[in-house]
Amino acid sequence: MKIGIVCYPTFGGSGVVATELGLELSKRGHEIHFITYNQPVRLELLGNNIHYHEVTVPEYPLFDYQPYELALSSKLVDMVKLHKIEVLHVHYAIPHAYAAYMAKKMLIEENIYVPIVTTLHGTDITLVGSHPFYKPAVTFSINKSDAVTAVSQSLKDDTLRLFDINNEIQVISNFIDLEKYKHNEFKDCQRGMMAKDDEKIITHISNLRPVKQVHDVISVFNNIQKEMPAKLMLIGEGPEREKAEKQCAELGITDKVVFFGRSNEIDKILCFTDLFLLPSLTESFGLAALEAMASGVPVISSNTGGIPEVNMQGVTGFLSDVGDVEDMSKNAIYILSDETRLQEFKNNARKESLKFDLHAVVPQYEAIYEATLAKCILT
Ligand code: GMT
Repeated sequence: MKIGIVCYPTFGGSGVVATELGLELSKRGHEIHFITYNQPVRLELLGNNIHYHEVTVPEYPLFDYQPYELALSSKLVDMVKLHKIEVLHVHYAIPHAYAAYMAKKMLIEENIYVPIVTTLHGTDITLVGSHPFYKPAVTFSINKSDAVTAVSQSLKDDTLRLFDINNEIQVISNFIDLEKYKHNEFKDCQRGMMAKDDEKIITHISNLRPVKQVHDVISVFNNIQKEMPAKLMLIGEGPEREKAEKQCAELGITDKVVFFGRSNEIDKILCFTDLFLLPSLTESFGLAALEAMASGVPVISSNTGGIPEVNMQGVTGFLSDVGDVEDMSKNAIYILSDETRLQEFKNNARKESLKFDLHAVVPQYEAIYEATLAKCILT
């Protein structure tokens, strides 16, 4: 099949999922066309089956806001015609589902029919999409998609609660390439470079937006390091970084916190991590937690959104109410303070992650593409 994938090319979870999906689909023989404004960060190799088409928005001084949706829908029309793309799979509703719908309508004028599959990821529904300024357009584009998927049951429930939806939503959970996270087989797992033997390594990965509650990450770590030698690895860039650095300085723990910035080597950092922190305000799934678990790292998280579908209470880690730093700290110290217990949580985390194997999940997307294509042939 020839599949066009539209996503944000950044370090955000939706872009990561879209890229990993495209890569796997290409290995399964499909021809994949990424259509976005930059080459997706995890897309390193382009080849016969993987193409990238850049959407450029010409600057014009009259516009305070450059019309990206317009440029994207025009590019989609051109790429569908040029490469005979059969299905468009858009990740993150805003503005991708809307732009794809416009492209579809333009193509119908030329007797070309291309079905749209929309995957909802999280903040496109819970934070941004439900804002009154966007809501009518988001509702419209979800209802007009030929197939809609959500990355967790919780996100599906939120979508049905927040929008007036008359379309079916299928839950296809996020997935992981387990081969990439075979932590104990890494030859270059360089723990010694980051911490002393007796220090526990705690990690948080995100785009450091307010929704990630980075201040809680630091507060929990502060409590942990009072009880045992420990280091905190903070991976990612975002608007909360400066505040986080200030908080570390105020607590006098700057020398124990490493700010990595953006990194494509998540697997290498997770391979020497003992505990992962994800205290988010809202989280539709928590791909970062799954990546940690696949590396055999237990997770201390909030119990919001789709996280309970990934992190199992008392098995792969612990979940607390949003903002309950004391409970998170207590649970973290409980796991870390006993080597046998820590090892048990690590084993459980890896075992639970096997349920999200990409080889089981990607065929579900293929089935959706086939169904939407069959439907369009029939109509
Ligand atoms: O939260 C992020 O880091 C980015 C955001 C996105 O859409 O790019 O992530 C959302 O999608 C991820 C992939 O499906 C989910 O794992 C995240 O839980 C979700 N983020 C939120 O709901 C806050």
